Amino acid sequence: MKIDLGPVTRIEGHLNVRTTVENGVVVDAQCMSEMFRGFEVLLQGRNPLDAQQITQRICGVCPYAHAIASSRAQENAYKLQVPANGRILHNLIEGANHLYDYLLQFYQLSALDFVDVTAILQYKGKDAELLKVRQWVQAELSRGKAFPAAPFLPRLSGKYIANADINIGAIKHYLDAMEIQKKANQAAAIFGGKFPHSTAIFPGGCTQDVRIDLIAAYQALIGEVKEFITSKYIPDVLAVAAAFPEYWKIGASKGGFLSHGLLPLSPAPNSKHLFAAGVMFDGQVSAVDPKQITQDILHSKYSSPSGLKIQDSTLTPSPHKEGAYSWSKAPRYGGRMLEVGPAARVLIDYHQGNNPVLKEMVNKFAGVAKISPKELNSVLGRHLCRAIQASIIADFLLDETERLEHGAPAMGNIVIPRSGEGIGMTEASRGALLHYIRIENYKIAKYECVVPTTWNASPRDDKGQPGAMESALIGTRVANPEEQIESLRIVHSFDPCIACAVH
Ligand code: NFE
Repeated sequence: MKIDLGPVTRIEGHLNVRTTVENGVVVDAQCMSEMFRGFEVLLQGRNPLDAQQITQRICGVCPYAHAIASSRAQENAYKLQVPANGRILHNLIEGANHLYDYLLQFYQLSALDFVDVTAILQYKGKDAELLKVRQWVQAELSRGKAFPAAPFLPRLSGKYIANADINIGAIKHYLDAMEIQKKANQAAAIFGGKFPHSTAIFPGGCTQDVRIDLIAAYQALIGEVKEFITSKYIPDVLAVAAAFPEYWKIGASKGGFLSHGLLPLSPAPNSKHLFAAGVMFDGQVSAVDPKQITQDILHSKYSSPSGLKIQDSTLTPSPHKEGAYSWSKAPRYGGRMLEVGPAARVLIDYHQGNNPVLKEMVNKFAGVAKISPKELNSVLGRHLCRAIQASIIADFLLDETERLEHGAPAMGNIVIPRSGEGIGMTEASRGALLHYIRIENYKIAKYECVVPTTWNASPRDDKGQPGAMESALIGTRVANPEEQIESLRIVHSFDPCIACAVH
């Protein structure tokens, strides 16, 4: 039987997942991005310096990643030298955004797939926020299923965490996490100008000055975020893992992994990163070659040619194309399917052996959970990888502030050439992000974005290979085919953003 899981909630943008279930197992899944946007078209003919502003509007969750990928593409095209302060300020802004985003993804977008929100009815304490939640849940339960009310109920049927104390603690952290996310965003805005869409990120650096008062304010905020990560976020992820150990085995994608490298430690080109760049197939990591990236569109709602390289890509909408079921393209690397995002970053860095802290954390948590690092390719793996990265990133950002040089420039000297082209890559929190710009006659002649959720939520490619999320869903046993909480947990572990995917 065919079951549509859409519209999928607790994600960004419009996603349907069409599943085919036989004998309680998902035997087929199609990820359907259900919106068209066309940012690449509207950039054509504009001033190149509009790009890092306009592409941020692709998304309100990961705008800084778009600004930074765009800035790097332009730096490349302008042959612009970035001063150390410029690179560091980009890192301070982008890193703080990752912290905000991981907390959002876990608490607001995934935790209530596991945490029993109705446990709040047993709450006997005096915390005003929790009492409010108890009141909402009570009211919603008394209205019955016919009156769905956000944000806590209704929910899919299935097993939830049984321990009331763990549930109530997690609900409290769900609320607290929003305050902490605000602090991460405030930290980013100190140098980025504002959240969500930064006014200060430019090719070559940042328009904000390096000042001691700003650094101190940033450090204080990130320090608070780090404390929450250590004392609440990591323990909550481990509590979910302890209650649902079967999810180490559920939701593995069946291809390779890609990371463009997150938070450069040294100047481009050939920067080393806090989380290494690489592409991994069959356990072997190699260097990323953007020339290997193509985008198929046989099953995408575009009539342009399929399998084009980044610089050749086009965008001709074709909403009624036969056999097409998604507005996402299907990016492939050397023709192969892969997953991007938190598990890809951790697995690639783990295999490169660059970061002893990451290695130690992975080994420690894998030991506690009695899993092999390979099983980080799973629902729980993606959640744990975000938490591990959050901890490492927060420490790194605090150290990175010490490397700012007072009084030294934070911006390169921008000169837009008559013609040129460039690629800019970074890791948005959902994974590998690439922007390409071609300039002709001082204007943008072509712009192309290859975006994390375009990889993960891609439809089938021209060879019929499913996308990463589709491959993770196929083979999943579901207790209730009509609802499929198991499938929802898999989708949420990828944290898809369809606004980004279709851009
Ligand atoms: Ni709209 Fe984004 C991230 C990017 S996902 S959230 O992270 O780029 O495709």
